Amino acid sequence: MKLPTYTLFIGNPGVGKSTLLNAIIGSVQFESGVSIGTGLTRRLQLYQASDDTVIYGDTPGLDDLENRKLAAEEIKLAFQQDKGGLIKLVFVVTTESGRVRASDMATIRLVLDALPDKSIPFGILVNKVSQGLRLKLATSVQAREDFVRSFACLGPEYSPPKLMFYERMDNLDDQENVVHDPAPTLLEFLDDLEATLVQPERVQDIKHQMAAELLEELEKERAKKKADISGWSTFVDGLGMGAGAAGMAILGMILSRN
Ligand SMILES: Nc1nc2c(ncn2[C@@H]2O[C@H](COP(=O)(O)OP(=O)(O)OP(=O)(O)O)[C@@H](O)[C@H]2O)c(=O)[nH]1
Ligand SMILES: [Mg+2]
Repeated sequence: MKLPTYTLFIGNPGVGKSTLLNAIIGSVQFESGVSIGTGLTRRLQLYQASDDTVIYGDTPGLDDLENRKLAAEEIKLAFQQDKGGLIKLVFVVTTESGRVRASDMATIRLVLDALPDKSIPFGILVNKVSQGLRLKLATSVQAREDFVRSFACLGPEYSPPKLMFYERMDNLDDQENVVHDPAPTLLEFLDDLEATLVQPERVQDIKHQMAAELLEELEKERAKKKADISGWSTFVDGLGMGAGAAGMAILGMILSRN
């Protein structure tokens, strides 16, 4: 029997997880919209596609002051399906004036650290990318390297993720339950992600209490600008561009809607 594959979207409140999943599914299956003070999605929600081995999982935003504990428990549950199963793991992040938010990095670390194998393959979807940032990344090697280095600050014990950039859509600004046509690159990105077996009983609690401490640590690491991005050429191979120096590797990032 074919094991089900769970595509899990994880990230902080309001980054657009539910909206992206609705676009992929093609209808409103997860509530999306503005939420003031607290995240909108409160519980793990699963949607089984017509092919019953494909399941999408929407999770609550972890960096939610009021509900962090509950969010952490729900995200843990997402990795603990009774039958076990393959997991495709996608972290959704956003930027602030072109910078990856440290709180998004902290969330990625907290979740990966709870898994039996920290070096699990995963993807990072940088969502709501402005035209300006896209242009900058497309034209400046330095900008691309700096951007990728922010992720590499996670530490060498984690796998270099597959990166995907998804443009900001003005018509989605503060909207509720809007379904848009997903860019083909988004679907390709998900198809290409490696699915991994995660043993449910070996998943640990997510240490959400450590968020503030971790945030500081990651900021310091980023300020050093020393994170090694040479291993990042791996995802260039995945795109069939051939291996190359880190500068080349970053060209392999998928920029959607070109
Ligand atoms: N401008 C713009 N807004 C977006 C985009 N994607 C989502 N939004 C809006 O961002 C808001 C939050 O989106 P959600 O999908 O609910 O975010 P979420 O990550 O599921 O949030 P929580 O459930 O609170 O964790 C909604 O009003 C969306 O319409 C985008 O690409 N561009
Ligand atoms: Mg949501």
